[in-house]
Amino acid sequence: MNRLAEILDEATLSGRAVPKLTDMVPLDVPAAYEVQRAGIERRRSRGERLIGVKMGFTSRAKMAQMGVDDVIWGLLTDTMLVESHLDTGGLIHPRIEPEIAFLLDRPVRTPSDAVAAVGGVAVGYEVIDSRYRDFDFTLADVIADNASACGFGHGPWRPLGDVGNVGLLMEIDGRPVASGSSAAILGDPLRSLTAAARLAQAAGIELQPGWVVLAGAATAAVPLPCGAHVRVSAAGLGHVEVTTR
Ligand code: OOG
Ligand code: MG
Repeated sequence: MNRLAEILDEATLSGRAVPKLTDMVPLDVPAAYEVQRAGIERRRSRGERLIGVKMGFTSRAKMAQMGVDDVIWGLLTDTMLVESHLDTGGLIHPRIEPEIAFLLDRPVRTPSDAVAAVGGVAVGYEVIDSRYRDFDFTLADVIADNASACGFGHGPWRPLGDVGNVGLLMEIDGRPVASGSSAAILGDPLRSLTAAARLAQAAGIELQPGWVVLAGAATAAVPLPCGAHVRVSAAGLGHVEVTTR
């Protein structure tokens, strides 16, 4: 597992894509999560800290875009949090997608703890950058690759209200590039939060106060060029912006 994690880690650090792992070795979902964990351990040994989790393929738009059909998760570290600028120079082929983010203010040990542990909700975005050539992967490959996690940002935290049908709009340089509703995320992004708690419990990971949970994109992802200004807004949640260079 460590050798496979190293291949993906080197692709991340060098900004050079690799063929998918399943072209070389058989990999099932449990083994893929072991590769993911080994990759996270490599990041932690470089001093990175866990700050949350991300859910993937929680909307049909994403499943259809990437050709996979199961909900997955990945882990977020502090170096992935983007403030207002992102350098795309070292990335492979970044894409951006609108997300709903939850902030936990209590530990989550079981799925039934999850909703009561939410301290805030925000509009967010995720920058994904598959380490695989042409974003070509199977479910196991993308799990091993920490669900293509690369960067994320969020707007101001708001008290949790009904987020079951929030309109989302993503614009690049003032042009709308994606729009949808939070209802696309498993019917309600809170279901994605509960699913995150379930996956965490199964993995023996306790979600921590201060952690962020990205519920998954409501729309397909779009290519993120250098020198772009991206704005994602959500009805009632304000907006978040990022500039690439
Ligand atoms: C995998 C990441 C999926 C989401 O929000 O559905 C994801 C990918 O699309 O490469 O982050
Ligand atoms: Mg995402």
